[in-house]
Amino acid sequence: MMKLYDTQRSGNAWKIRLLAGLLNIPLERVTLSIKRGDLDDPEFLKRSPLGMVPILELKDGCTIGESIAILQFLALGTPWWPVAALDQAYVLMWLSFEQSQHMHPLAQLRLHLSLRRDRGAGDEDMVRFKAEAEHALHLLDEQLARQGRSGWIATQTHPSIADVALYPYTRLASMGGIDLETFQNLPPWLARIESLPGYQPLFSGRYDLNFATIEMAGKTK
Ligand SMILES: N[C@@H](CCC(=O)N[C@@H](CS)C(=O)NCC(=O)O)C(=O)O
Repeated sequence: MMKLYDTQRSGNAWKIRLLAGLLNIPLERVTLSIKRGDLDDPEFLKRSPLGMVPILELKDGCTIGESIAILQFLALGTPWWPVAALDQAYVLMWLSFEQSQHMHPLAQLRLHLSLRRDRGAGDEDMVRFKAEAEHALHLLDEQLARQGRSGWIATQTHPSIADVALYPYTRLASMGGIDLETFQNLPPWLARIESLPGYQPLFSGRYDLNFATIEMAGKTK
């Protein structure tokens, strides 16, 4: 079985568990702790030169880092990675958007305002991240409007790995102080993903913990 190195609350690793669930691919989870220093461990750094999760380890020991590379690797040959060159280009375009404009500000807001609670919403960088995150979510909302009720982020007839990549940090945006209900097309799109067979919540079997802070989640152990 392939192994997924993750942390309990990593949104980037959630993307991989979500796609694996949707594709019915079994993964062995190796859940590391940043606090314990697991990501600086020399054994882990051999698998992940950048010292980050997620990492997918194949049966032969080869490892793949970067969530979007792992998603593409798992989706190849399935409807989640389209066949037409133009559709592939659109998927790559939205994956690039996720990495360059979407994930970082949303992840920083969630980390500092909700998980670590070590910053205030009025801090200069948090205000900047909020503006960047809202701008990215507006672009996503507008794209969903263009795609129509039955369309997906980058494709029309079947969702792609662009939907999977953009799902976790959009879903968790409220932890960074963003009200998703102010966006017309994001809530129905999130609900459509959540109704797909094989959907995986962040905390398996414990949907209520998806928005938990570190303290609340710690009590589940
Ligand atoms: N571009 C990377 C980002 C991965 C990433 O930011 N991982 C975080 C957890 S969500 C991490 O490992 N942080 C640990 C650290 O930076 O020390 C991806 O998409 O996989």
